[in-house]
Amino acid sequence: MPDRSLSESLFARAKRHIPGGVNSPVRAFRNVDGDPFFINHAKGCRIRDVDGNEMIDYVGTWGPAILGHAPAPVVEAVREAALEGLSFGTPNPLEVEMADLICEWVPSVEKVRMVNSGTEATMSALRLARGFTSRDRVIKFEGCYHGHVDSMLVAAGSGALTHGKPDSAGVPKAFADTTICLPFNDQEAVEKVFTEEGEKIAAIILEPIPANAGLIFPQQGFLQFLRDITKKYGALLIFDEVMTGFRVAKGGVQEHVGITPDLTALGKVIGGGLPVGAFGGRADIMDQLAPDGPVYQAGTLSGNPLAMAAGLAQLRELERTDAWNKLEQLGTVFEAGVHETLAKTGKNYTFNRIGSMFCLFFTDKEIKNLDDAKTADFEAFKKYFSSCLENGVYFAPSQFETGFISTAHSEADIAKTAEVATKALAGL
Ligand code: KE4
Repeated sequence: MPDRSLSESLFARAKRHIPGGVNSPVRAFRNVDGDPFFINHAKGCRIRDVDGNEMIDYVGTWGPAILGHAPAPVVEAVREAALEGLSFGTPNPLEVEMADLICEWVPSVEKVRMVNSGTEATMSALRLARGFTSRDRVIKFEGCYHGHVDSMLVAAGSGALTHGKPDSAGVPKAFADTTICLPFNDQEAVEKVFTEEGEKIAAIILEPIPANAGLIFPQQGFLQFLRDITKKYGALLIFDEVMTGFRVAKGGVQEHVGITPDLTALGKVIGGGLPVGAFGGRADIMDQLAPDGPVYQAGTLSGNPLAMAAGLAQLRELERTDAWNKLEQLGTVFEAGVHETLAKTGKNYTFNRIGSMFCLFFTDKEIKNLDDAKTADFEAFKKYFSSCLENGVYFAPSQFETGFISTAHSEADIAKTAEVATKALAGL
């Protein structure tokens, strides 16, 4: 068992002044009956904790580390930007470059506004959709997580799901009542709601490939169906691509599937590891935002020069190296390893992958929605997670999260991971 004594003492101290000892619940390892370790160094595909234990990392700080940790071009860009000042509170040239790049790369985005997190991006997109349509109700899908936006904490995924409290305390009933929560991939359920109250629906918001209840694929035609029915009733279609943006493809899922939403929320990869989110879409909708329009939205550090420098460096490096091609190659090798491991250990678990995003569900069911994901054997997952961690491989500490491969992972790292995973599964 690796020595984690310094992490243990830091955790005890952290709990004195930080709720739960963490600044984000999923980090608390509650879903794997463990205690978190504290990281103070990360480079490439590896992280190192304060006790000196090194691990191959498949969490990638929940998505941003697509080039691995601390990629040289990003570190250099931040260093240079910092020498020019840390924050101006005025427009700066890097924001303009970032806006131009996003509008060029992401099919739905004609105009974009920078924010500081994925939550801010989805919250702002929802307010804009309500302002643009003068309607209040929004459809979301069970298991999709859109950040801790009050009205979205209804059957949310990710940490909210992990804690078994899909509906958070503190959210006024009136807010939750504006949200209609449906099973993912259920066309009939969506059709029924629109038939009954289509003229009240401001928007449908979804992760086009949900990755906060594990990784779930839209069934053939489902995304096109959502595109068509929102158009028919004058509701907006919002793709939450905070996780998938710039990762599944240069232009995200919307480029990959050829379906263009009205608004898109972005985050994670876009900041190169620094706090960045963004939301964008049709110019006629975005122009409803203050100062031109009546929908207010603001942020002290929005477009922060260091965050823009980091994000631009990361995005440009992805393009320069055609990272998406490399991620697909590595993903293919990884998936072959998983299937070999499952065969060797006689497990018929369901493995879903798209590009560098993956999830091993501890169930043999096809995963079409949250209820399917919930059939997983959580006890087995916990044992698997802990065994892999003890042997130097860090997967997300929840069955309801998605793993990430980066361009910094080598085939040797992936082979080592397969060895560790085989040992873990054999021990179940
Ligand atoms: P942030 O506010 O955490 O930057 O982004 C919220 C968000 C919005 N939309 C999607 C699709 C997301 O996946 C997220 C955040 N993802 C989780 C991981 N599943 C963040 C990890 C955490 O909460 O600490």
